[in-house]
Order: sequence, then C-alpha cells, then structure tokens
Amino acid sequence: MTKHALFTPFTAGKLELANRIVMAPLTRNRARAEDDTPYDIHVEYYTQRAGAGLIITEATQITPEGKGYAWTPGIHSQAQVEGWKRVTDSVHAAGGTIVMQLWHVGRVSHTSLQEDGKAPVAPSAIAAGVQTFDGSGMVDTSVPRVLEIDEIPRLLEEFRHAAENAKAAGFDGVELHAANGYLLDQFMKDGPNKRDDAYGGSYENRSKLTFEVLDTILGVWEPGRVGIRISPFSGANGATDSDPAKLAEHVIGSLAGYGLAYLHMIEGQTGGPRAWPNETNLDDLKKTFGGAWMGNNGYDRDLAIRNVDEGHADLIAFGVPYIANPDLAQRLKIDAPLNKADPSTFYGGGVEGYTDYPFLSEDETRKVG
Ligand code: 8OZ
Repeated sequence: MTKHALFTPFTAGKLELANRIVMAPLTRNRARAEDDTPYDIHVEYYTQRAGAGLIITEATQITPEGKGYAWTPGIHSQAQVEGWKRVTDSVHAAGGTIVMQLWHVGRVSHTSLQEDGKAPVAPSAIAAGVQTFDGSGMVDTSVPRVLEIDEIPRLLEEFRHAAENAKAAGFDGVELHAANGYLLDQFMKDGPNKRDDAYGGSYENRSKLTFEVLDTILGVWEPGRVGIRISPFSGANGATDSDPAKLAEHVIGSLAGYGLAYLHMIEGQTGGPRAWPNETNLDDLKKTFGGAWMGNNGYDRDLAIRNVDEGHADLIAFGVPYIANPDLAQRLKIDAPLNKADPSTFYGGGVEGYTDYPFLSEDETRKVG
C-alpha cells in the first residue's frame, strides 16, 4: 500500500477532507425538465461518489437568467433547495463532503432558454460564437445584451440569495464558477469585455465583478467554506484574453489574503492541453495565492501523485474519470483499473451512463490490493 500524500486527509480552510481527491464539477443535464430540480437519480449519483475527499456539484444556475443549457439544475427556487437537501443529507450520511458550484452563464445561452425569450446578458453585446444545447439539439449561442451597470446590485443580490439557498440546502460550502467563459470570466477577459465603464479596461476593472460577487458570498459563508474556480489561460466558450499570464497574476494576487478554502485552477486549456504562457510558473502562482491549490485538467494517477507529493498542488480534481468510476478514490488508492467513460451518455438522459457504472467487486479489490 502506498503512502502518497494524495491519499491522506487534508484541511482546506474549514473543510476537513478525508483525502486529496476531488470530484470536479460535471455538467450532466439530467435535472427535471419542468423546474431544473435535482431528484432521486442525483441523490444516488452523488452518494455513490462520497468516497471523494470533496465533491463539487455540477455547475448550478443562480437564476433563470444564469441558465445556458437545457436540464441544468438551479439553486434559486424552494423546490431546488429541497432537491439539493436530499443530495447533501445522503452524501453526508455516506461520510462525504460536498460544496455547490454557483454559476451564471452570461452570454453562453440562447433566447429559447431565457425567460420570455429575452437575450442573455454579457459585459458587451458580442456573441460567444459557440453552441449550446437547447433541449432538442445544438444551437448557436445568441447575441447577448449588455449587462448595465445599474443592474449589478440586482445581480449581486441574486448571488447572495443563491448562496443563502446553498446553505439552506445543507452544503458544506460553495465554489464560485469564475471560469470557462461564463459571466465572470467574460468580464475578466478583454476578448468579450469591451466596456469603458468601471467594469472594463484595466485588470482591476475587469475583475471587479468577480470580487464583488465574492464579497457578497462572503457575507453569507465564512471564507474557509468558499472556493473559486478560474481558467485564465483557457479560451473556453470564446473567452480569450490578450495577456493571460498577467491576468492570472492579477486575479490570483487579489485572491491572496481572503483566506478561502481553495483556489481551483484549470491548468491550461479547459478539457485540452496542460499548456500555459512561457512566462507563467504555476508554483509561483500557488505561492502568491498562499492557500490550498486545487489542480484540474488532464490528471491521471501518476501526475496526481507526483504533483501532490512534490508540493505543486494540495488537491486534485478529476472530471471524466469520476463519471465512469463512482469509487475513483479507492481505485486510485489501490491502483485498480478504471472503467472507461462513454461520451454518448455524458449529457442528458437518466440512469444509463449516470449511476450504472460499476464499483470494484470484492474479488477485483483482493486481486489488486
Ligand atoms: C460542459 C458542458 C456544459 C457546461 C463548464 C459548466 O465548462 C461547464 C460545462 C461543461 O464549466
């Protein structure tokens, strides 16, 4: 049996985790179509994965406006709070720790997914130039309207309400989704953000909304129960920046000192290569942040073990491997073979490809362990 740090307990802020293996947030588009509510299959799916040191829920919209894909769950209604409460109760009973990822998609949406067919909102009226799923097929994302400066207090209030709801639903904390080309990332990057007001131009102005949302959430949750996910190097969903290295330094430098539970970093291109600008040194950024560093992107067992043992990361988030392996933490610990994920069942549907991936049998466990 191995003694690698990856398999040892870790305290991230106020979150006491049984190991350093994290279930990454994974969009699966299986919420109830009529009210974007999680139900029985979600209870089963997350509970199966309670062996992770930490579960981060799939991205969950804070408001109807924050929705960009069919059948993603929300955390703005009472029915959604009740649905999620069943998930957290069950994960806790199984010994797990679970935080909710709070999400506003900004321009990565379609008018058919918005109330009254309205245009989605964004820092500037520039389409993302990508596609989304509207419930019947893939459609081009709509041209957004500008989120006006006098709407920002209402947006912050919506984040506050969602953060309160996540607390009422029994989560151990929340993760702010400020990555992958969604609303907060759109503001941070100068490709999508062409504003000339206090929320555009300098790095400070472009990241102002992220920090205002963070401050709002910190009015509800103590910092040790709040994480944030960023992807400064990624051009996901058309959100590119002219100087990602400087952007990363600015944002991470500003996050230092908050005492957050962790920084969840997409190391490179989302779902793509682990590549960042030549002038960027991730160890320096980790040092700048000063708190727990959660690495994500293309990790396998060897790289996860190495990066935690060598101090490059404190926690490692696995995405696709968690789709196919409910007992991933145990499999990695004993170096057991992994189930292969079937991409045809990633998004939408019911239990198939969701809760029917097998656990290791006792026989298989004996053989390896
Ligand atoms: C895959 C499909 C739809 C959304 C992200 C929330 O990239 C997502 C997402 C991923 O952060």
